[in-house]
Amino acid sequence: MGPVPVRPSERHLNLRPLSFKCLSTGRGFQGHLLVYTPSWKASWTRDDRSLWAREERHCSGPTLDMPVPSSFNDVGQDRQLRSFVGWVWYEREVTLPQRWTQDLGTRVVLRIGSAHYYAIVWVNGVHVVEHEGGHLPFEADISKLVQSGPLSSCRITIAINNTLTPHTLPPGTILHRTDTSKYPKGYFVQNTNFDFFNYAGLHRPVLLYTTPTTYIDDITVTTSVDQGTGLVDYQIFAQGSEHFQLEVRLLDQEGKVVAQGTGCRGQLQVPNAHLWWPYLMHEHPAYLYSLEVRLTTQTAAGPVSDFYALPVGIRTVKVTERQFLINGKPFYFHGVNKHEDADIRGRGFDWALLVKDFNLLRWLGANAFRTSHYPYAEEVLQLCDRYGIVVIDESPGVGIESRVWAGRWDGEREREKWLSRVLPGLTSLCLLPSVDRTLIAHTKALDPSRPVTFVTNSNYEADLGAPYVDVICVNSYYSWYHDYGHLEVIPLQLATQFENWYRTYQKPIIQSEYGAGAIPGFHQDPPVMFSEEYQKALLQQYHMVLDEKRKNYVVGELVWNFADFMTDQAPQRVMGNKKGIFTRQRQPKAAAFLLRERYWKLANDTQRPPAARGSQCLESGLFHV
Ligand code: GCB
Repeated sequence: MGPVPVRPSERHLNLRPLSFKCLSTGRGFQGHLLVYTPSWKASWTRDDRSLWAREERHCSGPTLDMPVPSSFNDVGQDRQLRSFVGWVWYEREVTLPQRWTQDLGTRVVLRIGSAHYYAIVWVNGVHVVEHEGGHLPFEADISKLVQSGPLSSCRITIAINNTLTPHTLPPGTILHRTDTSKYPKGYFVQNTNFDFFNYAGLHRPVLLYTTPTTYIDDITVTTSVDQGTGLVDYQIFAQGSEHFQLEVRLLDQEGKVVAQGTGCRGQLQVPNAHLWWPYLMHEHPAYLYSLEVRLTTQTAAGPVSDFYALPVGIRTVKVTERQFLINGKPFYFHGVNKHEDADIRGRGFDWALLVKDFNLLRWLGANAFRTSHYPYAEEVLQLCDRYGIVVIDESPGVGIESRVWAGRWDGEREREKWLSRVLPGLTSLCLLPSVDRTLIAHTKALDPSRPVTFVTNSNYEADLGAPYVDVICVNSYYSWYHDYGHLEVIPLQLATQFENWYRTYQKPIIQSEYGAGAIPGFHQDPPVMFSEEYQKALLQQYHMVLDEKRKNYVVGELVWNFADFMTDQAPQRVMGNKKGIFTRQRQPKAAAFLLRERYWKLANDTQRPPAARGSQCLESGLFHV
């Protein structure tokens, strides 16, 4: 087992997943999912992790039933568990189908959607993989382990450490309290430099799936358009052998093959392509083709295929000095910032919650959101493709301090390691002089078809990243974090903010955060801070200036925040951050109705397709006020 870099806490809890849920691999014929049945064994506060992984659980203490996906923090009644910092143990026993354990032509994979923050994984007591970073999936080929013995069962053990250090993403520090007149011996707390609760656990689905031993490992697709012909460039990465055939077909929504090719790399051409449009910009938005890839290998037993179907939207995204263009047409972002956050499940993935959120986005008329402050579950992005929602996808780099990270920037290896952890999103990286430039260049090299931004505050003179981005994203909290209660200063301050940024950089600007806290049910007129009226009035002051500047170079507005969310406890936070326009339970505050009216009006004014103008409310429900 390799070294474990996060050690400040040697506290341990042992938890078991109640239902390691298998949702979808996205795989075709050869993909199989296994839904586990629960089987419980007791364990609690045992601190020799290698012993635990090797089977000797008999002397452990009590264990908690733990749902997966979920954060572990809020499901119990234990105060220690809620704010726990250290190693938490998950374990699960499953029975595998016979073919998986006996057919050596089958590759068995364990995939973990996300484990926050550092994870070590054992199968049947054998260490299989370690992973750092709480927001991206990772997997391990466990074929050899499950195919080597007579057992058809498989014991999966995952130890997770949620400690954040100056070198994690996001970073944090452990503060050791050594004054024994105030704190017990060994007392420490986790300190963070961001405004959300450090939820931890197995946050996304954990699943087992199979492929043949020669398989499709990855597919990269980029699209462009040439005079109405859609161009789909693909690159397929296969593993397991060098002898295989690859067939590629592109199907339209009726299931008709519109283009096909062979081999690992190529370009498909689609005459009169249906373009992918955001849902308020076209009568037939979010059009997705299906790219079907079949890999075939000849074996002694005959041909064996792996198959993958990837939804593909054909679209172009470009930026000019004043505009953000999708398929060559100006796009104005009217949307929200979100969090993966809800009662009880914390940051745990939940389909019901996700679909509710997307229904609320449509109710609101929001056409975009930012995945503040980390990459979200891939199911979220897939749904955005299907619903026609534009995403600003953020890295987990919130709260990075330049002096720590600049030191780590030396050397090619460190740089690559760091980049691989920060991507795929890229925002919220502030004040890292050489880091910004290199990171943005690297991001663009990986995917030249997408604009890159990072989110900054309103100090245009001190900013070091803006020269390198395509779009400037600015946050400001006028009449909230200063000039408390003085809503009348917003127009002047906000107009000055935009003018300074545009004069300096001549790039399109998005107001990436603005907002005010409101405790639902608190009313005061004339408005005072924390009342629903104040939140509404503050947004209205912003809107006046946004309406003026969007005629020039402002290309979007994203309110902070879609819903109330949990934070660390602090005197300025009232059971979390209350800047949501919806409550944490997804009920509208007064500001939600204000934004709904505004966003549908913006949709009608700026993005409504000409054919739909004149009708107040289409059958599809896409355009109404
Ligand atoms: C910000 C942060 C966000 C906070 C927000 C606030 O600038 O990006 O994480 O929650 O301000 O409410 O203070």
